[in-house]
Amino acid sequence: TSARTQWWRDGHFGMFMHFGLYSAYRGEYRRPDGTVCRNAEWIKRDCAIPWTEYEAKAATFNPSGFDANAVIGAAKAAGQKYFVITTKHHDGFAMWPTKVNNWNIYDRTPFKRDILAELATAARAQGVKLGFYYSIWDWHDPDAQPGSTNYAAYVTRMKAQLKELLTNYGDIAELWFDGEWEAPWTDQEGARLEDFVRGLAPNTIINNRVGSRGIADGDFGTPEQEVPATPTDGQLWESCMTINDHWGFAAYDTNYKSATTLVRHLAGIAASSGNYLLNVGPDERGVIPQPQIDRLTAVGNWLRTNGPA
Ligand code: FUL
Repeated sequence: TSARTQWWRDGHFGMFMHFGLYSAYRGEYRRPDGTVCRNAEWIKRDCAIPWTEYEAKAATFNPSGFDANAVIGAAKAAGQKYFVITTKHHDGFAMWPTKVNNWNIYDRTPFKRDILAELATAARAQGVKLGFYYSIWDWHDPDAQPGSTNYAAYVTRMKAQLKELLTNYGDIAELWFDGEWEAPWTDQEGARLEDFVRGLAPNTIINNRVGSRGIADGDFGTPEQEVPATPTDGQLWESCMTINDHWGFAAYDTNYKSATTLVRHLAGIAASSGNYLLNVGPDERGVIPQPQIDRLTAVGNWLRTNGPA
């Protein structure tokens, strides 16, 4: 509860976006034996896709329909004050032209654009704040694996990537860490990483998935897929939720929450002084599916009629 977090506490509502190489699978992987495995952003691991195949998929990934102005416009029309995108999920694939390694959307795909730069420009123009999700857990970097004898080298690369994210795209309003529960990551590493981020970006609001609570727990708690019954012990919190049943794009998943349900969630969360981070999952072209847009529009219309001011 400081001036630093005021906009965030007042805003209550943000857009989460899960977009990565996994989106190219549209939620389905056809195994060599012809059977189909369904998943979304965990498809590489849960469907046991060999790295050679997953890497080959990158060479075909070309989300040329991605339109940062339309994305930020959709968030704004929904009444969302900030936007948080997966810059690197557990598959380790960087969605910006990082200089730290070549496992990224610039070096591995025909898509020669920097969507983070495009989003930063659009967000600034439309008055929406920009935040980044970043997974500490990384399935791809050889030095990040369990039993690694050179984990420090991975941590150094991770810090170099975070420095790119925090210094090349203007002010970053929120940093959403994830995957901190996996060894070899430790609470002590988490405390050091939080200090590192604060040193680079003192105003950035950080979630608690950087280390375990008590040692390093950032600025806010992260209940997932729920409207918490009892608000946490005075700590700020933000409940993240899918708009259907998956975070990343899954073409078969049409189990959308109704606009009424979304409004109830938002009202319930805001009434308990929490924030609602509602997820969208663009398809393999980089386009947010129309049923998701329709629901965001309906929530925005409700807010304009019934919301504060
Ligand atoms: C979880 C991740 O494992 C999911 O894939 C998703 O990103 C969710 C928001 O956080 O920990």
